[in-house]
Amino acid sequence: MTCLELFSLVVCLSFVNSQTTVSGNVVSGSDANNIQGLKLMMQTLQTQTQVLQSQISAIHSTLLTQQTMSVDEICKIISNTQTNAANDPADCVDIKGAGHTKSGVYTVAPPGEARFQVYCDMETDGGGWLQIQKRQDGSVDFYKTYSEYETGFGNLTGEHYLGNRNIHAITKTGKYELLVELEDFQKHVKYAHYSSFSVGDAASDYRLSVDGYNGTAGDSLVFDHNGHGFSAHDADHDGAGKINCAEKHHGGYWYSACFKSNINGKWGVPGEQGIIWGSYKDWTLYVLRRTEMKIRRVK
Ligand SMILES: [Ca+2]
Repeated sequence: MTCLELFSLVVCLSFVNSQTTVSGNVVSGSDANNIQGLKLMMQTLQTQTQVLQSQISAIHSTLLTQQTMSVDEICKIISNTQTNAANDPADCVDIKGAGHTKSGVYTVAPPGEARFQVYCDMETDGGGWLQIQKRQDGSVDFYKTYSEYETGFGNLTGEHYLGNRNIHAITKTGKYELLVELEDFQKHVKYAHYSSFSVGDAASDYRLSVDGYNGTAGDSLVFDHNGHGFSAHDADHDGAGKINCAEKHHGGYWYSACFKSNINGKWGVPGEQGIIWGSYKDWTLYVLRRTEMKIRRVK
């Protein structure tokens, strides 16, 4: 019996059942027997309906599992096809070396890693810079989870964070320098340059290793942040005991107890949740408009 036939029969018997309820006192003995028989049939059918519902539910559950497996399989296939080829550029230095002179979005693949897209700055100080962080207008919310900071977010041509996994994948392959550009709301630009920069693997909580400062903005990164793991509001790896620095200061960063710089904080707000580079202006909570972190392989 199909579901449609079963449904029709149930409706029919429900009708009969309602009729006997209304006129039950005036039916004959044989009619009463027939009605009793029909009621028994109805009970049987109701039981069968429940069985069918259970079976439909089980089939639905199986289909959902198969759908998940299919997506996983597709992801694996995509990942395999994206594994880098020997000639892929590892970073923006390679892209520059291949003759590209315009700043923009390019595809890179560090040795042994899958391909991903980055923004290359081909103008500043000879070019070849690979951008890992940018703030400029508050268009992207940086109050993200640890997982989001791991994979990256935002728009490569605007505000974004490249992601700790990819920053690690790039910086583990060689020596990288770091340039931090900082601009306030009066359009004064300062910078902090570091001769070495790397981020550790996931097991180290993407620990920050940075050294060799020079520049005009002062050092607010080696000081207090070097050697710390990365924290987000849902992953407290800071050096502040029970305080959750990422939550308190509305960002994701290599917090100590808690910060000298907070450039992943909340854009456009004053105070200790804002975008701060402490040494920019006499260790005050002076709020900045634009920040950019970019790395370049050192020859
Ligand atoms: Ca803490």
